[in-house]
Amino acid sequence: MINLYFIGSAGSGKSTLTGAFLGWMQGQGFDAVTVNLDPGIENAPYVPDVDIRDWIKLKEIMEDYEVGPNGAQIIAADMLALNIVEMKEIIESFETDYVIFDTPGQMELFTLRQSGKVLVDSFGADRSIIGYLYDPVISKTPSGFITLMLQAASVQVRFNVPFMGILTKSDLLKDEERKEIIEWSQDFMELDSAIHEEMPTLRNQLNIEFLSALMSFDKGQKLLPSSSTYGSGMEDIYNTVQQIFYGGEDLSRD
Ligand SMILES: Nc1nc2c(ncn2[C@@H]2O[C@H](COP(=O)(O)OP(=O)(O)O)[C@@H](O)[C@H]2O)c(=O)[nH]1
Ligand SMILES: [Mg+2]
Repeated sequence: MINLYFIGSAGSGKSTLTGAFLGWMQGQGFDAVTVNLDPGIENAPYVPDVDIRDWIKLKEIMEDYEVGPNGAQIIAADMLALNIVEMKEIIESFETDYVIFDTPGQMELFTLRQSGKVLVDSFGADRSIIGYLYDPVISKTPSGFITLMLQAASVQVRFNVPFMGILTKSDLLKDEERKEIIEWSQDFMELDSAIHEEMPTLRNQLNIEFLSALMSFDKGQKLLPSSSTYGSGMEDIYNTVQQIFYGGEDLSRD
C-alpha cells in the first residue's frame, strides 16, 4: 500500500487534484481510496472514503472551546493525532494499493503542527510520498517560484519521505509561461538570471550558490505539470510514484 499526500498552499488545488487523480486511477482500472484530512473542506470535489469530519467538526470545536474559525482550525489540526489509530484501521480495511490524502487547506496546519508528522509516520513513512503542489499563479514570478521552492524544501526536511513537485492548474498558464517555470525548476542559472531581472538590487544572499543548493534538495527533479480541469499530467504523477517504489512496474489492474 502506498500513501500519497498532496500538500501545498491554500488554493493550490489539493482537493481538486485528489478527485482528478482518483478519477484517473479508476479510469485505468486501478484501485485507490481517498482520505480527507481537512476538517474545513467545503464542497469537496470528490467523495472521501475516509473523512476527518466524521471525527472532528469545526462548528463543535468553536462552541466547545469558544474560539473563532481560525482557532478551531488549529485545535482541529492538533486533534488529528487523536484519531490516527482508528483511521488507520479503517484505511487498512479497504485493502487497497493506493491511499490518496487530501491535506488541510492551510498547509502549515499539516506541515508545522506535530500531528501531521505523527500521522505520516504512523501510517508508514517508508511507503509514503509527498506530492507538493506549486500554485501556477505564484510560480509565474521568479520571487514567487523561489518562495515555493523554499517551502518545498521545508516540507522535505519536515517529513523526510520521497517527494515530487507538481505544477498544478497548468491550464491557467500560457505555453511559454509553463515552459519557463519548468526550466527554472531544472536550471538554477536560468532562475538566477530571472530573479536578477525581476529584482535588479537583491538585498539578500539569494545568489547562484544559494539557488544551486536549493535545487539540489530534490536532486533537480523536473516539475510535473498537471491540470485537474483537463485531467492532464495524471499519468506522470502515477509513473513517478511507481518509479520511486517499484522501479517503474505497473500495479495490477482490476
Ligand atoms: N483552472 C483550473 N482551476 C483549478 C484546477 N484545480 C483546482 N482549480 C480551482 O482552484 C481552486 C482551489 O482548488 P482546491 O482544490 O480547493 O485547492 P486546495 O485549497 O489546495 O484544496 C478551486 O476554485 C478549483 O476549482 C485546475 O486544474 N485548473
Ligand atoms: Mg482543499
